Amino acid sequence: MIRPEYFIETLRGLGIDFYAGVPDSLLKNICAYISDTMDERHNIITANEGGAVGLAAGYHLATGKIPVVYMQNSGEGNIINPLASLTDKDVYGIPVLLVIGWRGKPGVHDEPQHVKQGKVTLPLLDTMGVPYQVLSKDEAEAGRQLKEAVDRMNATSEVYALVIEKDTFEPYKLQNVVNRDLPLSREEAIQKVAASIGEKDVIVSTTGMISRELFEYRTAMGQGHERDFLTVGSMGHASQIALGIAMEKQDRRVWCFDGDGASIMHMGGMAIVASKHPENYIHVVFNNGAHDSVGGQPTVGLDIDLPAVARAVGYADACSVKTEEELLQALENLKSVKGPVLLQICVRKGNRKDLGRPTTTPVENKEALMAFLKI
Ligand SMILES: Cc1ncc(C[n+]2csc(CCOP(=O)(O)OP(=O)(O)O)c2C)c(N)n1
Repeated sequence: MIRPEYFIETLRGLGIDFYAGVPDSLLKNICAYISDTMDERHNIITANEGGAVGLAAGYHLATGKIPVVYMQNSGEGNIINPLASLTDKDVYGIPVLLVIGWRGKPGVHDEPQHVKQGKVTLPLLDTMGVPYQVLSKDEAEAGRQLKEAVDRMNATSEVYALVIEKDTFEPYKLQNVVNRDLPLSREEAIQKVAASIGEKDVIVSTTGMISRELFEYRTAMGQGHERDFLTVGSMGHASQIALGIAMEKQDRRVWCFDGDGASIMHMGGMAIVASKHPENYIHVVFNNGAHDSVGGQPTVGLDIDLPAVARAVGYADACSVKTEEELLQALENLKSVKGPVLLQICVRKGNRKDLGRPTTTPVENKEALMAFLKI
C-alpha cells in the first residue's frame, strides 16, 4: 500500500501542490491527508467534478503549473464536457492530473450503482483520449508512474489519469474535524420527517447514507419501501427527479431528502424547481456541512445560507431548524404551507456503525414506486 504522505510528497517533488475535487470513499485516506495538510488555497473541494476541472484549468492559466483533480469514477460524467471542450489538446491543451477512485471495478463486488460506471471507467478515458495508468500499490513503482505521468504532461500539455483501486492507500484518519455541536443526528432527523409525511406522499432521497437511513427506518417500522425512490447513484439529481414526479402527480406531496453536498453539486436545479411553482414540493436538506458518506470532508453547506438561496431563486418559503422541538414545529407548519418550500435541518456528522444497505434492487425499488404512484 502507498502512504498518503509518500504520494503527496512525491508529487510535490515533481512540482505539483494544488488539488481540487470531490471526495470519494476509495480515496478517503488520501483526501483526508490532503485536507489536513494543504491550506485553503491548495485544496478546494468543489461543487462537482466538472467544476474542479474548470478551477484546475484556471490555476494552470495563472501559474503554468500542473493541478490535480481527485474524484470518484462516478464523477467522470461531470468532467466529460470540460475534458472535451476545455482541456483537450484540440482546444486549449491544459494539463491536469486526474486521480480517479475505481468503484465497481469488474470482478470486485460493489453496490449496484457502481457496476456500470466501474465497467466503463477505462473505456471512457480511452474514448476521451486521456492516457492513464492504474496506480501500483507498490510505492517504488507508483513513484515511477507519477514521474512518467508528470513528464508526459509537461511534454504534451495533456490531461493524464491515475486510476485508483480499492486499498491502494494506507489508512489515514481526518484530523481536522470541525465539531459543530449540533443536537440532532441525520438519522434522527430523517426518522422525524419520514414519520410526519402523509400516506400518499413519496420521498426521493439522495445518494449515500440518507437513502440507507431512510431504508432502515422503513424496515424498522415494518413498512414497505414503495413510497421512496432511493437515488443510490446520480448524486445531485434527486431534486430534479422529485420535480419530475411532483409536476405529474399534483394530488400528492413529493419530498426530496437531499444532502448539502448533493444540493450544492447541482444547485442550479433549485432555480428550476422554483420556476415551476410545484405547490406539492418539499425540499428537505439534511445539512451536516460534510460529504459524510465518503469520509466526512467538509462542504460549504453550513457556511452558506441555503434557505436564503431557496428564497432568492423563488421558493415560496424556506426555513432552518436544528433542535428536535424546532423540527417538530416546522413539520407541523409544513402541513398548511404551499410549496415549493425548503426545510434545512442542521445535523451533526456521523452515522451508526451497523448501518445497512438497501436489500432491494434498484429495479425492484423503481417498480414498487411506480405501482404506488398509480394508486
Ligand atoms: C458525481 C458523484 N461524485 C461523487 C460521488 C461520491 N459520493 C457519494 S455520497 C457523497 C457525499 C454526499 O454528501 P451529502 O450530500 O452532503 O450527504 P451526506 O453524505 O453528508 O449525508 C459523495 C461525494 C458520487 N456518488 N457521485
